[in-house]
Amino acid sequence: MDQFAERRSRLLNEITDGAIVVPAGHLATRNHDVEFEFRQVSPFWYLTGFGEPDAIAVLRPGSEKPYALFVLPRDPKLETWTGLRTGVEAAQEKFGADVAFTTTELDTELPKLLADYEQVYYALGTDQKLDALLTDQSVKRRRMAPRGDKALNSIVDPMPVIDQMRLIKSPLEVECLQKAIDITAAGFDVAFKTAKPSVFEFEVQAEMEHEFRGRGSERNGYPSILASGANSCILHYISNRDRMDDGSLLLVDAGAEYEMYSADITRTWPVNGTFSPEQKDVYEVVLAANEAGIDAAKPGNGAMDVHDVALKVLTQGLLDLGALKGDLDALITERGFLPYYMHGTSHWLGLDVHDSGIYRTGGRTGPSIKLEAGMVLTVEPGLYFGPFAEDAPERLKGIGIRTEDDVLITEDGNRVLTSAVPKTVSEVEAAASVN
Ligand SMILES: [Mn+2]
Repeated sequence: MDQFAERRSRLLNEITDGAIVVPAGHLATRNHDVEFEFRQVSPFWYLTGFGEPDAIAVLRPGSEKPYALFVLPRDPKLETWTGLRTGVEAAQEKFGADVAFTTTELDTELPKLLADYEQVYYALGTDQKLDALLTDQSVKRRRMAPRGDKALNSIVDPMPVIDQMRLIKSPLEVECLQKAIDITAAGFDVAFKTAKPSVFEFEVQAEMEHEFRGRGSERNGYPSILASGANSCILHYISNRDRMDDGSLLLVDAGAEYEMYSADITRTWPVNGTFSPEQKDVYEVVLAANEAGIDAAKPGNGAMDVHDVALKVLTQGLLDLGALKGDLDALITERGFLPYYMHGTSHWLGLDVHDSGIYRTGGRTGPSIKLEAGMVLTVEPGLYFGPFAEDAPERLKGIGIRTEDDVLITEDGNRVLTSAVPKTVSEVEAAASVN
């Protein structure tokens, strides 16, 4: 719990001119009285370590009791059906709240907690009940301001501050990420062995995720992508329902979650254990782009440098493969690579697979932010000769390859957290060889 308390006090040092209100997530109905599996939203988790839905954290700078937590009330009848709740006593004892209320007291207690603050930091639009309550408060307090109440002058988004905190990972967070990655790597070992011609994609998924669970991962960080053949050209193919053909590639993009932190790894390999010459040609280009991107991931470089470096290798590769014609620099500035490479090369990684944090300042074309020790990002170039790339050379059609690693920026460079997963042509073929 210490890490959560430390983050709250850091946030209270950053935001001193208003109360901060951060809501938990809510259950989503799947059908009738059945809900989707609940996973706490990350900003709330980051500050509280509290995993139940509908809770609300209130942080009040300058207060004697700065941390208030609203939690679902104890309810034996409901808890019999849906599980035990923490309740207000344990919210204080176990979760460090200075004061705790039930969510049924929100309408009466939240206005009191906020009464002394002219600003409230809350991300409008994230919680319908809070949207209504806070805008209602601002109306009421404006009305009563002439009689001496403090007006609620503004509702400001706290997320940029929280996102910035989340961007730099503590050693403990890196440990959790490494553990999630190690579990995922073990799952990939199983996937390499399970994938064979005529096996279904979802069968490989089941074996891989069985390994995740067996090693202590509660859930995945995102839906696993197991895309064989031309499915590999669909970036977020998650139906995973096809049978794998002899001679086809399998692209697996998966990440186990551990202590709420997600891995994000992609490897592509031949289902029968041997690349065809054209598959290997494309693979080598993507691998070179991945390695160039990783080399560029170091302090002082911009986050977008990783993309620019990888993109250059990919575009040169597309020229070499005969998929593009023309001048390298012109193809990059005019985005001629788009039919074959339509996504970015990196994103932040942490509690969320696409973790919070900005990539640029000053607009869409503004400068990239500088990489710093403690940031974790993916490096995931790919090439896709999919159904909509009609001008692709015939021999490359249906090939989709992505190679994705997770990289921690260190003081003097980087550490590839995913280095245990086979990656070169020979490593991948050895891992995948049918036995
Ligand atoms: Mn990714």
